[in-house]
Amino acid sequence: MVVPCFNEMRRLPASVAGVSRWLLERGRPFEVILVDDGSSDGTGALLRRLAGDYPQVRVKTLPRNRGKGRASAEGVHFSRGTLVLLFDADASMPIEELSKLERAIADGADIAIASRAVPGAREIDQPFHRRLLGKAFNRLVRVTLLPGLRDTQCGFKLFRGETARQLFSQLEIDRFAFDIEILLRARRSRYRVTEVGVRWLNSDASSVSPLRDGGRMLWDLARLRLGSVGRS
Ligand SMILES: Nc1nc2c(ncn2[C@@H]2O[C@H](COP(=O)(O)OP(=O)(O)O)[C@@H](O)[C@H]2O)c(=O)[nH]1
Ligand SMILES: [Mg+2]
Repeated sequence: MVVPCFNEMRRLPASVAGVSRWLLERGRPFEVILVDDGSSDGTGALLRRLAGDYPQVRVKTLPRNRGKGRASAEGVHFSRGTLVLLFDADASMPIEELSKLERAIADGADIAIASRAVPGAREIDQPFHRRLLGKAFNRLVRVTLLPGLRDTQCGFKLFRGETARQLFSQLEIDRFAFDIEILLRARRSRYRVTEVGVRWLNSDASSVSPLRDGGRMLWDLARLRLGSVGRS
């Protein structure tokens, strides 16, 4: 699994402990690739410590902050698994939900994305304004670029390994709209994408700023729609 990490001193240790425990108990081989996205809060040292504590953890470092998309692509590039999971540092999707995504891949999908907007999804403690913003953004994505998909933004997506490595090697969008570019490219390459309803916990305050990051996302959406990125 690949975890993009930007200033995650507070949230990451519990997340890594939780997923490692669950994955170890399952007994199948796994690796956890933590990518430090140019953090300024000591996350770098924390990641090195975690790599010492857990033999399954590997660390990659971006010298300056490049965005969740770029950090994810960097991690995927170094991945070796037959399956690759993208996982947010705050573990707002409980790792047990991975079984549902794996089932979707076993049933023939190339990519299984967690969703808060299809049957089976449950949101716990999501503040009203964030739910509204999320819904509006997803609607815009559905109307302009990805008809049929109801929630593209969950930080919990499972790919066949080769599919992930191929798609992410082409990624142009560095920040939070990268999921949309990846899913667009997946459609063009005729990969099968399945949306899977998951249980979802709102861990705590998001690190995404609606104004700055939201504005950038709209701009990237426009660039994707006009074809100035995401084509080559
Ligand atoms: N805010 C922010 N998050 C980043 C960046 N690069 C990587 N990330 C990671 O992207 C994920 C964003 O998750 P989170 O803050 O929970 O945002 P959410 O989408 O509102 O749940 C976390 O794993 C972050 O560490 C960045 O440049 N800015
Ligand atoms: Mg989150």
